[in-house]
Amino acid sequence: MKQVSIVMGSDSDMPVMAKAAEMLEKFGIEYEMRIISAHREPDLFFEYAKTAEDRGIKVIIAGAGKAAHLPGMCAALFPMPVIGIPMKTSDLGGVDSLYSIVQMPSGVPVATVAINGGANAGILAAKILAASDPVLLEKVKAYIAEQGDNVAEKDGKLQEEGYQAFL
Ligand code: RP5
Repeated sequence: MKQVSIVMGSDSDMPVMAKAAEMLEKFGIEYEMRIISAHREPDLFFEYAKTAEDRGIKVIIAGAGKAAHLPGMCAALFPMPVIGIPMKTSDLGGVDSLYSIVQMPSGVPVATVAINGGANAGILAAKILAASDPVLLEKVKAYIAEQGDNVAEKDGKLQEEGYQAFL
């Protein structure tokens, strides 16, 4: 059953949103993925967000750039967690997207990750679902341990071979 919805405002957002999808796949979480623009398709967007709960969706990951209203409008219409991903933009570097997504009014939260933070959005969705799924929680713990092992391995290489090994 698909528990996560990944939605983006444009196909130009896909490289970043694909990182979220990769993470969900790593954890074995099923997801739906849509390109729906809150600005260009307001009626379709409203229908999508209003029916997400009935489809069994538990978390929405929404990415958008520029005047990025998609995540906030998801949070207005969907009663469970919404994770927002601000897209890096050519004119303002993604600060426009970041401010649009993170500065939600009190009462309508969007859990905002870093500019282009697709992978972290996927991990955060997994952690949210893991709070009520012990099997998934074990997978998340294994992932956390794996990250520590990777750093330790690099430090071991530094201690044995010196910094030249990294150049
Ligand atoms: C937003 O406008 C999209 O999320 C995208 O990041 C940005 C630019 O869209 P395109 O002009 O590339 O379609 O709605």
